[in-house]
Amino acid sequence: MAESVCVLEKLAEGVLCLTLNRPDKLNAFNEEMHRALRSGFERASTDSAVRAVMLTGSGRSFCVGQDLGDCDPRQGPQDLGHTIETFYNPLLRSIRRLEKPVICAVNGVAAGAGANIAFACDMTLAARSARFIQAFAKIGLVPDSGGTFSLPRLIGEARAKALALTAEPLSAETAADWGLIWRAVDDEKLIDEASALAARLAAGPTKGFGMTKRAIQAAATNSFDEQLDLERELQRQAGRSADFTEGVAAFLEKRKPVFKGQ
Ligand code: LHQ
Repeated sequence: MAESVCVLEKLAEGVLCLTLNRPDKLNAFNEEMHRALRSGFERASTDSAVRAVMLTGSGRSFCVGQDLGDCDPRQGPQDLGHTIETFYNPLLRSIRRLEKPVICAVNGVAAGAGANIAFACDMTLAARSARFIQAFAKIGLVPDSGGTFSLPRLIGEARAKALALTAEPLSAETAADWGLIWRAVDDEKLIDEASALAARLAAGPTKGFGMTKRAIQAAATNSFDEQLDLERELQRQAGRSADFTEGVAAFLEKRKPVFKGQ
């Protein structure tokens, strides 16, 4: 693992594990952490050895969003739109656009942008003791990091508005019951379960996974007919992949497939 940076990076078994690492600030984002995370996602998109990403946090929290010490309005007017345009929106786009699975392991608190980053990942697991807080309401802000997109789509308007207006903590189990995350797991099993899931996905047909992710995300804005057309195009491409040849060969030869992600 790289030392003394705000984001620890480790590549093993095709999984690039990115660990937010400002534990004394509950992994609140400052510029350095943003830049380090950006560089991790750039590596994930360009390095063919990376076939899945796992995102987690060190210490007792996943991430509590923006470091409020860095945008103190008492120091003068703040252009939060600039911060969002420069850092948060590119991060959210890189998570959604990466054509590889992004697994999030939420330990402890996920607040503000931290919660919505977790909801933007492809599969999110949370420790049973974790809680999700739309903290924006407590400081006069609006949910960002895609929260106003993901919350109503994942849990409906009534629950989305209630969470965003009250900033009440949501338990991991309720988040899983409501469909905000994939699963709540015992605290001590979080990292093992998330790592095993990430390694399993990293050994899968990466191209097919990437297109699957793209298709499911496109459904949020496509019509039914547009979606059928998209499925046809993506299936055409998947049908020409080496992993499709391997998958069918393995099935017919009654053996386990060995996917190369091509
Ligand atoms: C923090 C923070 C924090 C700095 C805890 N910053 N230090 C985007 C673009 C531009 C600007 C604005 O925002 C955004 C998006 C956003 O994410 S806005 C939402 C920002 N997040 C919050 O409002 C959450 C603020 N934190 C809290 O409400 C609590 O800390 C929670 C409920 C998360 C955890 O409570 P506790 O477990 O009781 O821990 P604590 O409050 O004692 O925090 C521990 C330390 O972490 C403490 O520092 P200290 O030096 O006193 O030990 C906090 O000051 C620090 N910390 N969140 N966002």
